[in-house]
Amino acid sequence: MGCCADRSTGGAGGGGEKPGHALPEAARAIADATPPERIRFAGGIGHTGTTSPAIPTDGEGLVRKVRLKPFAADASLVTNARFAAFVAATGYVTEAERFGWAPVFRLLLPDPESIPPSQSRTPWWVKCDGAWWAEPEGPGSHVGARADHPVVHVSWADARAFAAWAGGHLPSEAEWEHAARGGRSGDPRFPWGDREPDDTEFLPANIWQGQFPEINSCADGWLGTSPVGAFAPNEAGLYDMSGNVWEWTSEPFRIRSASRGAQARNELARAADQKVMKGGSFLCHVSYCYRYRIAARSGTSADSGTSNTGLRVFYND
Ligand SMILES: [Ca+2]
Ligand SMILES: [Cu+2]
Repeated sequence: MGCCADRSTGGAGGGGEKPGHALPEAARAIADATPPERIRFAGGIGHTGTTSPAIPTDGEGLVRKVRLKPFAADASLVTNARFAAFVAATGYVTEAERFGWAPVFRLLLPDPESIPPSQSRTPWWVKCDGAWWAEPEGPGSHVGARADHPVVHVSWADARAFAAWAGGHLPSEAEWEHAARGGRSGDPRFPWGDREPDDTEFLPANIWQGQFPEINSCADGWLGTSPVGAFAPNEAGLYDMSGNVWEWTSEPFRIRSASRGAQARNELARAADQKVMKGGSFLCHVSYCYRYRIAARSGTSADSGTSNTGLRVFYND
């Protein structure tokens, strides 16, 4: 288990299809299509996976060399401002709008104590009626003060639609990992190297500090999302390749192994239409969800759009 969630989390699915929303004034006011700096990579031999896996059952211990064409990546995650510009320009309706709800991390809600915990295996996810990217914690919340935070509550299809509009694509897992390593060979654990974050002094990314899921000291300054430039970039100039929000890739989740465990996991992934997400989120912590490492991966159903799921656009170069 981990800090990501499928749409089945937090209660039964919603009713029928809902129409899209009009863009709220707070979102319209921040709309800005300006893309971030684009970081170029020459291509060559990259790889996925690591020789020192921490969660082997995720398939991260299988090192696979991949030949990469030259490509580029946005230095930062897609922000609310940029997503607002996309919706203002296209009228795009996200999947969370059509479902009429989205999973929200409990402590992000204005009054978490008022909500009875769900009986699911992941009670920290709340099925939040009316939550979508422009009202991330439901009606009454808005992104007016979060123009430079990553957009959240985007499904895989939403992420693909945005990337196409921006003239790019969702990355392959190998492109993503190559970018996270700054285009270098080697097998560092994190975008900054091998040093493990602690809960007090070394805080290189927006993850969790403390006892998940109840106590977060927020030593890094953020309980939820953080502005996309809040933490130092990697050597290549990419921000938030670890933590903040999960990033969708283009790839179906699959473990390339004939082991029985892997086959069972793959069967589940196929049935749930899971795609690979990378990078971990503000909910990750070494004690519970050690997935803010470069080789870590999550298989998440394509229609999921949680409050810790976003995207970064990659480009053919
Ligand atoms: Ca944090
Ligand atoms: Cu996590």
